[in-house]
Amino acid sequence: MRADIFCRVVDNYGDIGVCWRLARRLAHGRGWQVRLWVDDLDAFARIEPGVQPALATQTLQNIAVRHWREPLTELDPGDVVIEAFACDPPAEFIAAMRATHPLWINLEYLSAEAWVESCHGLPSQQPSGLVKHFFFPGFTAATGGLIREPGLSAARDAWQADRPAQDEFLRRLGVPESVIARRHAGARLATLFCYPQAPAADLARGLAALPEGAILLVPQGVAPALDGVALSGLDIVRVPFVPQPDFDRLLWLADLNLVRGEDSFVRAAWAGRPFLWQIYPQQDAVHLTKLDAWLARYDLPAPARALMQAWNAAAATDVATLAGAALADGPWQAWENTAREWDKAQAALPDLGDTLADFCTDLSKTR
Ligand code: TRH
Repeated sequence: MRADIFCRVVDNYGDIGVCWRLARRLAHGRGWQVRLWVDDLDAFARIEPGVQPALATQTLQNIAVRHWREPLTELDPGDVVIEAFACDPPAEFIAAMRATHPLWINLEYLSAEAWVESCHGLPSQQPSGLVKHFFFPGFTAATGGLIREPGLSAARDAWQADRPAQDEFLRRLGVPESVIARRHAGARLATLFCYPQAPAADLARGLAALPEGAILLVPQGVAPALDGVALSGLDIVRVPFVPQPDFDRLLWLADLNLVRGEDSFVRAAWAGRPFLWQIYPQQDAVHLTKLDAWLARYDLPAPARALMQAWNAAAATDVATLAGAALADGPWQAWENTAREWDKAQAALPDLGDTLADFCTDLSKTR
């Protein structure tokens, strides 16, 4: 199959984060010939340093990357055209699609809401005469699933068992030797990737109060309010933005991950360790409905649930106290257990790369 993937970077890194994973999954896992159109190569370069933002055309890891600038000059649609998050391919490309009739897929945002199952895979007649199919990621077998590369569990388990490799990795990120030593002495390691409104300083206080102390790794530019925070019991260490595979390894080695949006949320789940998810904020608090829909599927112990809700609340809550309760021995072990079980259950489902590829193959047979 030849596939075009269209990615418009609305904000942040989730749009390109998901598209880049999908491109690799289809190219490397299914042998598809993938051309990825991205309108913001600077954002792309932050998560994949091999990208040269000045180039209109480049090939990376066997994937053709194009700077999406209109009018497009390559008007030869592949067998499949995937638009991420309803971003609409440009009009001249759609005109070219009318001549070749590729499969047209809209890869939707992730949600745990029940209606997703009934909308997954539905066709939609377009004014152009073409048919677009909705493809929904999700957490059940009746959805398109989530991207999870084959061999992920084994690679993660090996990494989590390899303390010397983790130490070396942390050194490369600039984590001081004294902090690595504190980790060996039992301090809990957390990572923080959140939106600006997250009560990060409160959470830092909760971590600092842990009897064994804690370490918080924060990517440059995230939670700037933490720059003025100094707490005995907590080492706050700024780390650089890293390429996606290293980001995954960072999540795998931490005891607790604070993640956000869509892609880092899923990847934290794949760590099989406790995490706090800050959902992407939407108008009229629609996102809180989505958070509840996911919480209904994720069997969290009550203290962790209360912390997750407070972490996403608009109004101030005592996050430091809630963190202390959720991270105390008993609730923490229950939380770890939930994270492990959820990962195991999700690993048994087909991944989104395969479900999407199979969906397209089946659809092409009916035409
Ligand atoms: O950056 P985000 O807030 O992206 C958001 C969400 O996807 C949201 O749902 C969407 O509506 C909005 O974008 C437009 O969070 P997310 O989804 O976790 O994406 C971050 C990506 O950045 C993810 O692919 C991981 C990657 N990343 C790295 O590769 N290296 C890093 O060092 C860090 C911190 C992140």
